[in-house]
Amino acid sequence: MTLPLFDTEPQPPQTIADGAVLLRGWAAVNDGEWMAAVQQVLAQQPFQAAYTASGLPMSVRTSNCGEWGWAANRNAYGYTRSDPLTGKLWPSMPQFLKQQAKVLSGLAGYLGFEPDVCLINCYEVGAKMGLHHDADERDKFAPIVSVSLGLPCTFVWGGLQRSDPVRSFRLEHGDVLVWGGASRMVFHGVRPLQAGQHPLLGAQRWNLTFRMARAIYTA
Ligand code: MD3
Ligand code: FE
Repeated sequence: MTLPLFDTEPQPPQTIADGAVLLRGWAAVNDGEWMAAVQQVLAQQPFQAAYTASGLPMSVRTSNCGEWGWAANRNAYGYTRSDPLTGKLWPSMPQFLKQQAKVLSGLAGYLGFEPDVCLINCYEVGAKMGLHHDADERDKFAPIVSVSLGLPCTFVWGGLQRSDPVRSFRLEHGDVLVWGGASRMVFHGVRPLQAGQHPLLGAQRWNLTFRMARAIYTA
């Protein structure tokens, strides 16, 4: 009998829509290194409040690393070179994170992914993300690599119109989603986080999204 090496065995890549690939458990394999790399970013750029387009505070707190970062205050939102709150450049993206994002996007069939930002979202109990699509990036086909750590969530995704029917599924610690091409502009969201305890993250869920904010995707 073979014992599983990890709580979550990495699963074969699953194509869930044109251009969208789910890599279940792939970041659980080396989650200690993921945690350490994110902690290194957070030491320089702690989670802070962000605001929706309508000026209401978001329930999710955010951090960033990379040449760009996504920021939202009460008046404006978008990608900047530095944190508007402190004036400091966003911390650089740790080599480990960039390398993993490149390998994972490659596994999903996307070559030449060059992320210039990693947005880090922190969810606590009740935190959610309403249905939206990500339109602030210059290239509307370049993939986004999403990595989930900590507590599980229910992820919702629909179609290219806000009114399209949605499907939902659970994202767990270590799950990786890669979205690009025809799926890049789909509407998606996250249901309010349920209470729980995760061995590495306690009562939180962290989501990392590696993006090409300004670069044009050519692979
Ligand atoms: C599909 N984050 O930060 S990650 C976001 O779990 C965001 O924190 C969610 O939506 C989270 O904008 C979902 C999965 C994801 C991320 C970006 C996408 C799915 C996507 C962009 C296009 C299509
Ligand atoms: Fe999004």
